[in-house]
Amino acid sequence: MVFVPSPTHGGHSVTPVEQPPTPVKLVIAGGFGVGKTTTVGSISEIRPLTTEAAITEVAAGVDDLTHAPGKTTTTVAMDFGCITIDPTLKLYLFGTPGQDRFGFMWDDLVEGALGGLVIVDTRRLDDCYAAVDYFEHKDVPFAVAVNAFDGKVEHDLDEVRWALDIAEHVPLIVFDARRTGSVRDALLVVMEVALARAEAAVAP
Ligand SMILES: Nc1nc2c(ncn2[C@@H]2O[C@H](COP(=O)(O)OP(=O)(O)O)[C@@H](O)[C@H]2O)c(=O)[nH]1
Ligand SMILES: [Mg+2]
Repeated sequence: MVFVPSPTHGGHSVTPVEQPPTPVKLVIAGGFGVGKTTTVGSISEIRPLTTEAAITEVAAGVDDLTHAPGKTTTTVAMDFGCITIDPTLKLYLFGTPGQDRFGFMWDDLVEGALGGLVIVDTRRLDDCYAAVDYFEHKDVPFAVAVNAFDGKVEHDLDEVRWALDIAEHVPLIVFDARRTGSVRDALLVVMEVALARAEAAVAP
């Protein structure tokens, strides 16, 4: 909130003026079925905009459903949600489509993003490498969050870091995509790396 001089009081008193919160764009990325749509839905204060489509017979043969047998829909363009962290900060969340064949959309989705959260399913580490690699190359600050499906993580974090070649400075955490508090904590880790990057950029 800022105060501006009120003309009705000769400029001596002040009137509070509500400032809209600063909008910050974050991207939620990761392989097919890792929990991106679930993550956005768990925290969004608006009903998330999602572009789920039924998995067709044809796609069912292409997309690996082994570890997501109950999955009947898939995100074809993106997920969108938002969450006001405090009166000064509002996060806008953009979830990427997970399949490689929608990779052409990533550059647009990441445009203007302050940071990214790469979600990993430890049962299918191979599927998650592309997202880690993408953020490294784009030089967008990011954190990696292992989604603990049913509370279980198949590999310990050191193994995950090694297998996905995640740099030491990139935070690696475990979270639960279905729990609001857990998603909020993961997003705050992303904000920390994004802020650290911004501070480093203005440092003399
Ligand atoms: N048991 C369990 N299921 C989850 C979890 N996160 C997501 N799911 C389920 O896994 C499937 C894939 O999740 P979804 O969010 O659609 O993945 P996306 O392809 O990355 O958007 C859905 O059926 C979810 O309900 C989790 O943490 N635990
Ligand atoms: Mg999805």
